[in-house]
Amino acid sequence: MHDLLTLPKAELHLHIEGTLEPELVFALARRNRLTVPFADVEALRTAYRFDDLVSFLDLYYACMDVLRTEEDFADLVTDYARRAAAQGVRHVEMFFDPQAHTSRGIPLDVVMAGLTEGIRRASALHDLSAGLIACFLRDRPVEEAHSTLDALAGHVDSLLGIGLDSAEVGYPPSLFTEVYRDARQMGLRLVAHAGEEGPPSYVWEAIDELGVDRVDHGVRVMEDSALVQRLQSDRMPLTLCPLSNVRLRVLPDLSFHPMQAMLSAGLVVTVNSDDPAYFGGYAGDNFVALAEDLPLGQDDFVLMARNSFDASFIDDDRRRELM
Ligand code: ES4
Ligand code: ZN
Repeated sequence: MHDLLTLPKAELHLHIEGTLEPELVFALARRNRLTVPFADVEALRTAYRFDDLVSFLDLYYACMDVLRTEEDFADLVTDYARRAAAQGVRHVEMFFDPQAHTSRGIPLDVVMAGLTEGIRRASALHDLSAGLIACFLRDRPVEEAHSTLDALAGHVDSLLGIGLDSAEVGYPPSLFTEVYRDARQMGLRLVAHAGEEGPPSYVWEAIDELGVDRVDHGVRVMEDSALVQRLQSDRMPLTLCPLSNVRLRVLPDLSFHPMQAMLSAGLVVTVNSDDPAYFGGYAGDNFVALAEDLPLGQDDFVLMARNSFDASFIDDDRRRELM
């Protein structure tokens, strides 16, 4: 087995709903007496091919309709945890999309109870710690983000922080400045997707207006040298997702990935899987794919794995255990 596959690492950019493998879609559909608009697992897996972020999101939101009960969310986490632990993931900060569930009638309490029960089971079964980051859907009304944050206030002890995801272009971070200000006052950590399909100006807004602790993606930051300078001097972590960028056609193939230039510029880069069920690989697979397609050395991968622990919101006791 490739040692990069099992190198101990933290995963900081992982949408738990994006770990829904076709087999689990069908199993949960059967359990909840729902029909899936695909003939079988193979037909659904074949549909996991995308032209861009929005074409992926259409299928991502459709598939998660099978998630109905607390047990479904707990099973989603325990399935992911088994795969992640086998690829060296020792700590994970998982995103979830509250509005994608509440908007189809699943109460936030059900989602939270299921995810936290899944985390409890996962940490009992594996050497894996986990936390939750609630993301706002940036392509829905800002008002809804405010009311979602109000609802999350009742669960603040179960959350590490908040994030911002879904369709990026046309929905700049600055729309959410007040939501982020309120979340900061609740003691939550702040992250946001920026610079995936959107321009470097969205990354500037995420750091200057939202005050994020990490930038999710940021694969486009190399287009703006002043931004690179700023990220470097702030030691601002970036959570890159190489296989995602290829599957969503942000890059023609992995040989175009700017990882080497980012490392040379002294950026705090990490390697993550984003939506591993949809993008062809878990955290370790992303390390291996980079090693196959870019002239990076073992030292680079060890640094990126260390960055992942440094950039995490892990508590001090667990950090001492892992580092
Ligand atoms: C996502 Cl790859 C990506 N980008 C933005 N939002 C998302 N939600 C789930 N995966
Ligand atoms: Zn993402």
